[in-house]
Amino acid sequence: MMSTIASRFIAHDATCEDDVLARIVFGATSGPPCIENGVPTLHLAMYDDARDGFAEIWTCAGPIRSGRFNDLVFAHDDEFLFCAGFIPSSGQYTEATRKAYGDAFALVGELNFPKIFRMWNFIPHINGANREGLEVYRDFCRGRAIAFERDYADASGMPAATGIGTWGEGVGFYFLACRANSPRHIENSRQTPAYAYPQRYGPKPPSFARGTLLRDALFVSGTASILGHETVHEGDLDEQWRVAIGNIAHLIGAENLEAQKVGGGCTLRDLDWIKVYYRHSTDLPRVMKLAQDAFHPNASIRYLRVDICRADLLVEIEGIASYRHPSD
Ligand code: 3EB
Repeated sequence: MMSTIASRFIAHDATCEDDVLARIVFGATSGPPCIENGVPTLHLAMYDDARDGFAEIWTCAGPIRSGRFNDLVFAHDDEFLFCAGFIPSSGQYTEATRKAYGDAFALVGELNFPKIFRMWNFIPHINGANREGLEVYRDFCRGRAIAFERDYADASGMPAATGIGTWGEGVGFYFLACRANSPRHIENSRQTPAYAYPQRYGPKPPSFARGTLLRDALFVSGTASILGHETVHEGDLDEQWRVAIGNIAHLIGAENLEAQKVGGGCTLRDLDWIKVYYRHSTDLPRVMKLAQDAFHPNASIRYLRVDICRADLLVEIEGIASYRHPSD
């Protein structure tokens, strides 16, 4: 039997069981990843008060081994690898990001988990300027893109990802990779592939796919109010929500999947393990109402107030859609 992988949200201070591959604490502090009680743990400063936070845990079938590689912390079973890293804040992220991502790609090669299927990046002062006046997000994207070009061997391409703000100092990132499964990266016909965004959004485009399908999980990247490559409805939360949610519905729906040569289709009711990132604290009640109306009543939703990678975006949504193969 091949291992399976799953995530869930638990209390920020809950203790973990044996099958836990990794833990990400969305709390009030941040720092380099560590191994706590044998479990790779990444703390991200996403809330003013830790009591408002939560932990995301990833479980697999085990047995699990954990370790370190340069500044990275990892754990894996026979099939799935979790890895987390940290890039200290500085006036220039390109080189440190290239190095951290280069190390990550070396690790997946070394340990033979060549297929990365989901990545998350939490970037401080994401809309601020680096020491050359380049936006921090664009600086980060430049290093990440160079690492993908030089060091990522997997021919199936770039995975689903999130690139979003954090209140911590330093970029915290984590990702999941597999060995024998065959993840399928999926684009959205309503959106320009991020890796093909024009130069006006930065010297190197963002390196991610809109979604990645792995067995019965369709990992939906951070999704915002972008059509083609342009932000639409600047300043209007309700309309940005409508476009973002429409982008997800389209991405995971039968028509788009068919265009991507994948059978079947999902709806927003199939989405779970949702994170809603919103820019302005005053928007929380409205964002909660919109999310409760859009998603299944049993879906787990967490709300995080952070900056978003384009200064004109007010909301971004990610999740995991449960996918049924048409033949099952
Ligand atoms: C976008 O569609 C919005 O840089 O990893 C979404 C998901 C976004 C991932 C990333 C950025 C990233 O361009 C921003």
